[in-house]
Order: sequence, then C-alpha cells, then structure tokens
Amino acid sequence: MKARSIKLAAVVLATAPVVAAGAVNTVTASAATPSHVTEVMKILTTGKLAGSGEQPKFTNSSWTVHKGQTVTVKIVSFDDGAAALMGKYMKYTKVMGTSTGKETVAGKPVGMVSDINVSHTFTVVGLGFNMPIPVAPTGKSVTVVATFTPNKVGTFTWNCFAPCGTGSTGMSGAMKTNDWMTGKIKVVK
Ligand SMILES: [Cu+2]
Repeated sequence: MKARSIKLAAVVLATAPVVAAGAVNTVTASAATPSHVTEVMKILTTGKLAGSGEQPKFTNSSWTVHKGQTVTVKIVSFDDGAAALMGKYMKYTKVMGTSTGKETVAGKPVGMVSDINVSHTFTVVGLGFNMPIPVAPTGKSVTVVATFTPNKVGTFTWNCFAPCGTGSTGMSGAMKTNDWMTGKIKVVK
C-alpha cells in the first residue's frame, strides 16, 4: 500500500511540470473554455487623437470570444456629453440581441435609451447586437451591462453609431478610427 502511493505521487510530480509548461493558452482555448466570460470596456474622453484633438475612446476595443459562450459586456462610460442618434441610426436607441432583450443602466433593466440621451452605442451589426450608452452624470460614470451568446464564427466589426466624432456630421475622427469608436470582435470555435 505504502509503496503504491509513493509511486503514484512520483507520477503526478513527473507530469505536473509538463502540464504547467504546456501554456495557459492551451488550457483556456480548448480543454477548459469557460462557459461565461465578461468583457469590460471603458469609454474615456481624455484621449488625444492625432489630427483631431480630444476624442472619446473605447478601451479594450477588440476581443476574442467563443461561439456558444455566454458573453457579458460591461461598459463603463465617463462621457457626460450627448451625441443624439439621427436618421438611419435611430434604430440603435433600442437594445438588440441580448439574452433578456434588455441591458442594465446603473443596475436598472432598460430596453432602450431615448435618442437625445445617447452618448455612444456599442453595435456589432454582424451579430445583431446593440447597446445604447446613455450620457454619464457630470463628473461621474455610468455602467451599462448586457449579455449575449455569439452564434457564429467570424471577425465582426463593431461601431458606435452616435455622431460623437468630428466633421459636419460628427462621423469622422474617432468614429472612423480603429480602437476608438470602432474595433473588432473575433468569435472562434
Ligand atoms: Cu461614440
């Protein structure tokens, strides 16, 4: 009995370093894909975009998730300015593609944000997913949370459709700059 357990311990010791050296990536990507992940993004207004000056910017603007995984998107916005939705973008006042049909704004479930109270949107057209982000209280932040499950593999561009950028339509500057008001969501198997 004694000898056997010593042998087992030796085997565990011998294999353990191999697993550890096998890289954290291998474990997270295949064997142990978590069923639920949270992506936290912030909207900051302190960024200086070359050629455009101060512009609002998403942090953690590109990320990778798995098809079928439950993904919680948490957006903390420090932007207290409105960029009212207009024209064909008016539909993005509505929350779309979330597991409950709603998002929470400061903990309260809502199905939409009124157009004049929109500051930004986080919209992944290719996944039918939209989170309108309301104006933050002056000097404070607002936290908006929604959950969805990506159902197809691919690389999807997300956009903000509130005219928060530069130019006569507000659609230039940060709006057209990757990792500012647009970025990529990768959905892998
Ligand atoms: Cu924006």
